[in-house]
This record gives sequence, C-alpha cells and structure tokens, in this order.
Amino acid sequence: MDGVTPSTAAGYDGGETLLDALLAAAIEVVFSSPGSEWAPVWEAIARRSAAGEAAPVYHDLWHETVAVGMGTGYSLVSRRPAGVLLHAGAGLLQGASAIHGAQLAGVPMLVCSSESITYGEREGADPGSQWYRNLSVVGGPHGLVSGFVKWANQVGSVEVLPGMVVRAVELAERAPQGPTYLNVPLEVLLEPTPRRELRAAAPPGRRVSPPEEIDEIARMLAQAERPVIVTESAGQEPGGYEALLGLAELLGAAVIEPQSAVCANFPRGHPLHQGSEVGPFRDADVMLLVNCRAPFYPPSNRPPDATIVVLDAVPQRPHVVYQVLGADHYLEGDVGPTLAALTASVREHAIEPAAVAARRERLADAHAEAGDKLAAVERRSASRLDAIESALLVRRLRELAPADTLIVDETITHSRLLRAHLAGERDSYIYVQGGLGQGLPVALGAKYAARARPVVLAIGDGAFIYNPVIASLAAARDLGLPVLVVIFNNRQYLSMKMNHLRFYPDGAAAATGDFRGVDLASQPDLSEFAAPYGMHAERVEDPSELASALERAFGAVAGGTTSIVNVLLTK
Ligand SMILES: Cc1ncc(C[n+]2csc(CCOP(=O)(O)OP(=O)(O)O)c2C)c(N)n1
Ligand SMILES: [Mg+2]
Repeated sequence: MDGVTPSTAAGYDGGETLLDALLAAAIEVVFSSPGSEWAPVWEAIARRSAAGEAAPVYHDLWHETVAVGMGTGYSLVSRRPAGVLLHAGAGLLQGASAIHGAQLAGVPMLVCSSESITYGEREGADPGSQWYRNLSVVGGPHGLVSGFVKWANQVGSVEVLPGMVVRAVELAERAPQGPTYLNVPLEVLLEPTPRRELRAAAPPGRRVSPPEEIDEIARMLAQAERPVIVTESAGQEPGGYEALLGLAELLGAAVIEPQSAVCANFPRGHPLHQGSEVGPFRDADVMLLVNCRAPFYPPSNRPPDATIVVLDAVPQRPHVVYQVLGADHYLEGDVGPTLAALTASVREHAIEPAAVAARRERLADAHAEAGDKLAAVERRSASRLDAIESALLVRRLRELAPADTLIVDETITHSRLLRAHLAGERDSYIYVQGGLGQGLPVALGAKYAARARPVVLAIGDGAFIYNPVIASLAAARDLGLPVLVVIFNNRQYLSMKMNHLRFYPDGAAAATGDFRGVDLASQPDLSEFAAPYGMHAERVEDPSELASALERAFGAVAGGTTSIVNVLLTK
C-alpha cells in the first residue's frame, strides 16, 4: 500500500482519522467491545461502507475479554498486528486480564479506549453526562493500563492522532512485541479536521547479529561436546521452527522445551527432542537459550559449568519482574535469521562427524526410552474400562485430530501431559498465557486467522467456567468460527489442591479432606452451554464412548458447528 486514499466526503473528523490511521498502520481487523465513544468510528464505517471506501474490518464482540483474546489469537496465528477498541476505563478494566495475557504472549496489538476532557462544559456536541457521573478515572485510562502494556498514552489532539496511532502500532511490532494503548478522548474523535493523506507505515526492518559475533558462537558450538538448546518460543518467530531444526540436526544437539514453553518449537517425535526438563542436562558444556524468559527454576539454577549463550531479539523482557538468564554471551538478533546465520557459520567450522553421530545415537536412545514411558502411560490408560484417564483423552485427541489441527491449551494440571503426547509440528500449539478465562476467545481469534485449519481448545473445567462463555459462543456462531472445545473435567481446581498439599503435606486439610478453593462439584453439565446456540454437545464418562464422541464432534466442527465435549476424567 503506497498511501491511503482520502475521502471526498464532508464531515471528516477524528473517527475518520482513526480509521485512516489504522489502515496506514496496516491494521486490517478491529475487535471491539462497544462504548459510546466509538460513535464517530461507527459513523465513519457506515459512511465508508455506503460509499465503498476502505476501512479495517470491524467486529462487535459482547465482552472485553472476547475482543482482546480474539486479538491475541488472531495475532499469534496471522503474525499481524490487531486493533482493539474498548470502552473508557470500565471496559479497559474488564479487558485487563486479557491485555496482560497479550503482553505475556508477546502480541503486537493496539488497544484504544476513551475519556471525556470537556464533561459537557463545551458548546456543541454533548459527550453525555455518563462521562461526568461515573466514567472518569483520575490520571486517565492510560494510567490504569500502564503496568501491563508496553507503552500507553493519551492522544492530546486530532492533529496528532494519526501519528500517535502509527507510532503505537510500530512500537507494538518491535521486539519484544506487545500491546500498546491509546486513550483517544471522545472530543478528539468528534473534532472536525481537514483530511490529510497518510503514508502507509513501512514494515519493521530485520535484525541479525553481526558476523563476528555469530562466528564466535558458531566456533563454540562446533567444538562443544555436549551442546544443548533450550527454547520457549522459537517456533513463534518467523522462520524460527525450521532454523532451530537445521541447527540442532547439524550439531546433533539436545533440544529441550521447558515448562515455560508456550508454542510448538520442535517436532516431539524427533530423536533430538529431549522433553521438558533441563535438569538432566546439567552437564552441558554449551547451552543455547533461544527465546527464553524463564528457562531455569529456581531462577539461578543454571547448569554450573555450561557456557550459556542467549539468543533473543530482546533478552531482558522489560515486563518481567525477576529474570535470571545466567548468560555468558548474547546474540541479540531476530530469532529466525540469527539462527539461520548461526547454522551457516557452524558449517564453516570443523565439526567432528563421529562425535555428532555418537551424540545423536545417545540422544536417540534417551528419546526412545522416554517415548516408551509415554506409550506405557497411554496403554495403561486404555486398559482402564471404568473411567477416563487424562492420558487416554490426550491419546484419542492426537489420533483423531485431522492433519493441520491447531491446539489452543488452557488446561493447568493436564498441560504437561498434553504437550508431551502431541506431535509438536510447526504452528500446532498455543498455550494461553495470563489469567484464566481467555481460552475460548484466543481459540476463536486463532480460528479467525486460520479458517481452513481445525482448531481445538483443550480447557480445564475451572478455566471454562472463568471464560465469558455466552459472548464467546455468540462470536463463534455469528462470525462463523467453528472450534472444538474439549473440557478436561475433574470437577475441581486440582491445581489449588496440589499447591495446598505442597505447602502442608501433613496438614489438617490433608488429614480431613477439608480443602478450600478446590471443589467444583456443583457445576452444571458444561456441554449444555452448546444448546442455546444450536451447537454440538457431548458428555462422556465411559472410556469406550470417548473415541466415537470425539469423532462426532470433529465431524460437526468440519461441518461448520462448534462442539463442546465435556470429558469427565478420573483426576
Ligand atoms: C483469573 C484467574 N483467577 C484465578 C487463578 C488461579 N488459578 C490457577 S489454576 C486454577 C484452577 C484451574 O482449574 P481447572 O481449569 O479445572 O484446572 P485443574 O486445576 O483442575 O487442572 C485457578 C483458580 C488464575 N490463574 N486466573
Ligand atoms: Mg479442573
């Protein structure tokens, strides 16, 4: 896009300007949960729609978590920035948990909401008494969000609105990517202004570490006897998945996705994949941390004798309170291109082929042993005829999911098992980050960006109950986004019980069974929430019925209907 064509219509104002600025910033989709400040934007959309003029695609959602969470899922899959319009401070607070989730997920997103700066004292358009009575926030709504967005500010006038919108999106797109926020006062949106042609913002440039830095690390890796690669989110970076595979195979290096991993980074079935524990690799001599925020726990528990190389566009994440990487060297470039350059450079150095072959063999043996253990767990769960164990559910999901399925995961105690048993193909998995209650919206946003792909939301019963179910299922239906929701239902917050027992293993609650913060036994059948929407529902308790129930549900989703499968598990 060279420039954005100006409208010829009279009445150009802040609302029109915002649309043009979003287009200039290459925001193609806006997810909104409405408030009265957006009338100027709605008016501009209506006018443009009638006149056949360009505007971002705009969607009304019925809950702030749905608007923000869909933006997160959309952005994670499309790798495009998302636009989100919320209402004043109130809507911002309602959407806050999901905005925090977008920050943790590293999603480029522009969130806007509003305030009044005249409170009805100015001649002319009346902003409405609600701004005076109960919507105002001391310090402005941007003060509310500044702790969990990358950058937040007020737009002071209609003249600076386009520049601030483009800058806010450009900031959101720079590493570390994350949400930015603009408070666009209602008066700025209503302000008449002459139309100016806006230049389309240029895409971000690439950043690759300089050759001499890459060469130094390449030599170190080529000479390493026990090289280990640890990554949380290399697979989320453009070119990262393939580049990581290339480097690991060249080196015969172990690859670990720690518990803090949030996406699919490396094929699980690959002999170099060594699971999720860094602990067994404490004897590494060179450890490459790729896109890791929190690779070790406790944080300072780094392998004592390893040379640690951190590869990350911005290793020190400004939003992380306490972060210990233990780095001896940094490569601070974009992950995909820097990994690819590193691989090319390693090829220039002499690697001992016999040493690589020996490492591969040793790692393949360990991989096979771990695989046998996983298979044994699955077999044991399948032999159980009275109740469904989570391993059986995970196995059936893997077996029945069509190729190219994307799994969005908002499970807690089942997540480790789920990941370990999945194939880990490129772009096949997203872990929902931040507070519970965003899984449905994130899955819908992912489906929005990948309509041809089957999307499965794996979700705990507690997590499902936290979600804005009414508004999410309405969005699934109204926007034509069929997803398969599989509830890992243990009728409790099992994680709360496990935490309690960790602190008080021999305490009163353990002795009497009198736990707080755990019981969800009074929940209704969660699959019944499908009924008002005409969606497909299954409730499964009998292991022999699990496969057919999932098959029917996958079939319904393929036919365009969201399905909720409520699976009652042993724990
Ligand atoms: C918004 C929010 N409130 C509370 C919590 C604390 N919390 C973490 S896990 C959890 C229970 C989740 O239950 P469920 O989804 O059923 O998973 P399970 O623990 O049974 O595996 C709670 C309440 C949270 N993470 N987010
Ligand atoms: Mg539960």
